[in-house]
Amino acid sequence: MKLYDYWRSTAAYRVRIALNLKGIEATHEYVHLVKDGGQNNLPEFKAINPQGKIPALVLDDGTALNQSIAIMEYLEEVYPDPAILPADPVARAQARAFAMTVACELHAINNLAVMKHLAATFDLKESSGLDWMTHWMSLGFEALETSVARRDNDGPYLFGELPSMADACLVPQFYNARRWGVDLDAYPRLRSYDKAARAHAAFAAAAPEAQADAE
Ligand SMILES: N[C@@H](CCC(=O)N[C@@H](CS)C(=O)NCC(=O)O)C(=O)O
Repeated sequence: MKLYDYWRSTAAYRVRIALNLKGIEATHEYVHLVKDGGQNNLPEFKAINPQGKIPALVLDDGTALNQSIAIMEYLEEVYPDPAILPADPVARAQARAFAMTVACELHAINNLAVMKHLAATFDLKESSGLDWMTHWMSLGFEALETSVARRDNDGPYLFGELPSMADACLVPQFYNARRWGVDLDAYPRLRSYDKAARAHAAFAAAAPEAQADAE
């Protein structure tokens, strides 16, 4: 398998975590999101992912998958052991909901293409981009903190004793929040899950700083 990757891409970071958790070896093809006006916008990469977004996972038969959540679901179906979703159907739905809140609600409106379009189209103050990101991340984290507080969970990870797809979404989003200086004090439960997951070898090896293309 080949992962089209970029060290700072939080969506690629999710997939790196999932691959590591499952012990799957993949080669990495690095696509720089800033250099050359974004190498992700070049026709060579759009031939792999027409959306021009990282990550893409190319399977050994040449099939290209995109969208980090879909890729993680694929990995879970084809390589079920170890699982990255809880066994209980309710907990599975909750873990998926957590992952989707990050990927579809929080990250989707804070990613590079959205920020570039906002800056290029509207007459915004210099601080507006940061305000925008902080606003949507804080709303999302607030809801996630409340939802985890409502569930019984004695484990160190979001869904018990084993890290799941939900942890694979939380950690990259917290990395991104820290990068932009978003205050995380109000989310003690999320901070504790993030800390526990970052101490896990699969998460540590997937961290942006540990990637070969990190600058
Ligand atoms: N929903 C997509 C998001 C993919 C995405 O936005 N990737 C970012 C990096 S984190 C990207 O490639 N951005 C380039 C751009 O938007 O121009 C997923 O989960 O895979």
